[in-house]
Amino acid sequence: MNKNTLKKALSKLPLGDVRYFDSVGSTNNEALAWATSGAKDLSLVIADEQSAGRGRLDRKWFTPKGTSLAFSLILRPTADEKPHLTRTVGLAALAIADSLRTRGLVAQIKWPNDVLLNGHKVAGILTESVWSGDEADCLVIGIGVNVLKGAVPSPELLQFPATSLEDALGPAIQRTEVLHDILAGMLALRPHLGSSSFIATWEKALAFRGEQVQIEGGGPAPITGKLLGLESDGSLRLLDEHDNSITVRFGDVRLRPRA
Ligand code: BT5
Repeated sequence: MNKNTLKKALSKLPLGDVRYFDSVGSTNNEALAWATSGAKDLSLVIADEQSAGRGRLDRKWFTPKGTSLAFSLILRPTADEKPHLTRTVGLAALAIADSLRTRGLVAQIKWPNDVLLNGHKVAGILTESVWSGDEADCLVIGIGVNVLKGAVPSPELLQFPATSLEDALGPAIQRTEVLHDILAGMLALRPHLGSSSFIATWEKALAFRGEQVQIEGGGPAPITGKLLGLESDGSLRLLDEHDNSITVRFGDVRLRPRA
């Protein structure tokens, strides 16, 4: 990947400006700084390598050179979109899942921010905001996708098993084509962000629906219950053992270990 191949691949998309780096700390950090200094809506930061890629809660995201997609899209939400910003992680996850579906793969979304292929993590999403008072002025949607096998970290670095698109599709997979399709998918879904069908579509793509799961990191103790679906803000809806509905806003979902 280089500036020219990227420019060609993205030429038909109505993006803002594009900044490409051979290597960078974190595309989200670059995008947050750029958003603060006035980046246009739909501006894009993309890197061939990240030396300090981030996940949630300051966890590491590995992006070895020449193997992955690591990019951050800047959204300047309209007044209509502002009430629905908690759904943007779903927007990204659905766009990634759709781009895999068009390649014949069945992708699932592990709430809140992972995309799985055959139960292994192939992509992660980190959304962050630039605040103006108590309103989000700008949103940065950071996406990492393991395209080639070399992107997949060794198992001892991971909390959850990982895979790559090459593992599923073979080595002919082109990073710029996948990038194009994910961005095109996000642009196509954006007008539907506030609709009720958006939540229904997101729900259908969730992994572990109807199964007993454990949520870690959502509170002082793990929460367990049956995964029912999503609330309208994208929070997770569970049913506990006493048939009470529980709403979970943060955490990592795991299948509940069998007793
Ligand atoms: C995520 O966090 O999955 C969000 C990842 C977002 C990365 C993108 S790349 C572009 C942009 N710039 C950034 O700096 N970040 C974004 P979380 O759910 O917290 O998962 C983090 C965990 O995933 C780590 O603790 C590892 O266990 C695992 N992990 C790290 N690198 C991985 C990889 N390449 N593939 C699969 N799993 C990985």
